Amino acid sequence: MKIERIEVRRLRLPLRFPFETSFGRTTSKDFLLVCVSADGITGYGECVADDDPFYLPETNGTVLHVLRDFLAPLALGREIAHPRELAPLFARVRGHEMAKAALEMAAYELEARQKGVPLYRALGGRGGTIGSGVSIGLQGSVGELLEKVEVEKEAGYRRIKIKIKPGHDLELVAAIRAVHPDLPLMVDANSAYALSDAPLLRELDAHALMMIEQPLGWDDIVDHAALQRQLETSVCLDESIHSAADARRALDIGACRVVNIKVGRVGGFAEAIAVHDLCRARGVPVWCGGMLESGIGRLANVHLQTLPGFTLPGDTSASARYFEEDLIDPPVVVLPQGTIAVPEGPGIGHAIVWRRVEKATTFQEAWKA
Ligand code: OSB
Ligand code: MG
Repeated sequence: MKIERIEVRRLRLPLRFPFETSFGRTTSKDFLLVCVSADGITGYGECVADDDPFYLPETNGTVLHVLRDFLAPLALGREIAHPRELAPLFARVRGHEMAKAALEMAAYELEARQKGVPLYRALGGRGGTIGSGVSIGLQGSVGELLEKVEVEKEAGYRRIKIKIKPGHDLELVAAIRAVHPDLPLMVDANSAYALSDAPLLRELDAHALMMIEQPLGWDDIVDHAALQRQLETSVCLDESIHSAADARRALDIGACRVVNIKVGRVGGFAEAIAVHDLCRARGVPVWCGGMLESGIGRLANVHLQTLPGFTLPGDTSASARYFEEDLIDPPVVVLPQGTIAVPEGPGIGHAIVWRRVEKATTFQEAWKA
């Protein structure tokens, strides 16, 4: 394929409910949609950056800058045999994984559309269904949290993750466990604790959690290794894994026993597959994280999770939990047995509703070869 045109749109979708984590509270999903065209066909990639740098350093502003000034010029007008050739081209640009991923994901989606196959084929996955899990944000009270857990359990989700932060941790887990002793349950701290909190985090061991996600520093693996040595509960890393090399180092020093893979955080599908392959070879389970994506990014995550190492349910839940109207039709739905059907149509496999994309677009810019 020869990439002839790249368009970036900034979109705003209101969230049905605010989503709160230890690093902040968000009421709308503000993101960039990258559209890559070659040979008369266009592919789509959703960027996972936010307006602010509170989860990781990139923002929608830095992504737009890096795409416009560095990545688009490297990709435009170049003949590539496969989208996997983009990551090596982009390697000279250090960091900026979310920017790289959005463009590379769009190229993979384009590749699948060109071949007339579902995205999972371009990724080396399979058709069928995937198991679905859900992430519940911090709530106003323990009672509200228990209500949410009940609703999601009834909806069929195969595991429930709750957000925790200092002062809102043990009490939440104990309250859930009192009512749901066998629920597949895990917690995500989004880097809200320090190694000195190890005695407190050790109390979580009594509650048979599947894992604790990213308790310590976003850019740390050494303290996570020290913590993992003191915990029975498995540590899962999210924020601090940006590549297969990061995953290798984290596993080598025992910083985690599970890895959360987010395509945007590791710089694209090719690197996500490399993280998957490394973990699989070492017998380390992986699961696919989420970033409150619209249907476009949500479906990309569905396709990725058909790779065999995704043995744990991820954070890909139903569109309707987040959006009144998703950008895709049909939306992503979760079946009563807690699964999502993998689409069989070309690319992401569900139609993009352009009327809704136009309505949500606040800015757009395009570059040509
Ligand atoms: O840490 O996994 C995270 C949302 C935004 C930023 C970071 C995270 C999350 C989630 C939500 O946990 C996952 C989802 O439902 O998309
Ligand atoms: Mg996380």
